Amino acid sequence: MGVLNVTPDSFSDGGRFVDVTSALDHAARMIDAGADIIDVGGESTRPGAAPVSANEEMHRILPIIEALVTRGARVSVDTSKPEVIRAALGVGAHLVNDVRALQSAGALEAAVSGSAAICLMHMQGTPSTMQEAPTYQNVVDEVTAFLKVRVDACVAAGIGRDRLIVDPGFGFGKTLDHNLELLRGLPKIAAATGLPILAGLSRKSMLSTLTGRTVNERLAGSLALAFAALDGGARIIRCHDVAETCDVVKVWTAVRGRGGMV
Ligand code: PT1
Repeated sequence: MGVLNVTPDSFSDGGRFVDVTSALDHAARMIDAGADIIDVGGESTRPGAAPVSANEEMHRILPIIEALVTRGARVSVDTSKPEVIRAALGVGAHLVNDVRALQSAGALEAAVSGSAAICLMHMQGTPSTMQEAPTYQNVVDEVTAFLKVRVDACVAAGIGRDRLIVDPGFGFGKTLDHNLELLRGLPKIAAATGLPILAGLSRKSMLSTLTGRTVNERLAGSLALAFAALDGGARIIRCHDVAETCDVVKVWTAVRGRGGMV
């Protein structure tokens, strides 16, 4: 999954892909590099990010989603707002990637109709304050329990399990130790939910703590985390550096003896 930020304030591609043409060029490059899914986001959810109105979010992302769908790309919409979910599905988005796991008022209802896949992510707190004091008794058990509750809510609302993906939400209200525990706990999360896992680790600040690197120097660290996530059972890797991450997927697949890309 290649990240397409359409946010002037976004955490690592800030301000570079604000117009439709350059966003579509960037998406085309990620698809050429091997991305199966383009994740289009109009509101940054990185730590400390400010909220955006639904109208502003739609203005940023709908023309891009529509153009990508028309060109045959598989498109994910990174949003939590019911209006945005409805509009994105209306122009053909294939996946709703919600860091708030469809907990916003009306979001679940907006996502039910149709057949789009849904990624349910765990977050403690909200993006503006989530890194202030993340606290867990047992992060793997608590994240797993949360995801199971959200899966059950989706199924009860009429979303088939075959449409669901879960994500532990690396960096969303987690310390470095929490993130590492979750990485080691991925097999447990996969077993407990029985669902595909999406992992978003690319360029995140846990790599600052681990390697001392700035956001644009975190490629090697991101690739190591991608390999670790695949080993733990992740089946979708959300990343910025698509060509390099696809190489990791190929190498991981060969090393673990499954032969060829899955
Ligand atoms: C993610 C994700 C996402 N991450 C899904 N969607 C972001 N499903 C946006 C940092 O610590 O992991 N899964 N959408 C980006 N969010 C962050 C969070 C970016 C933390 C940076 C950090 O640096």
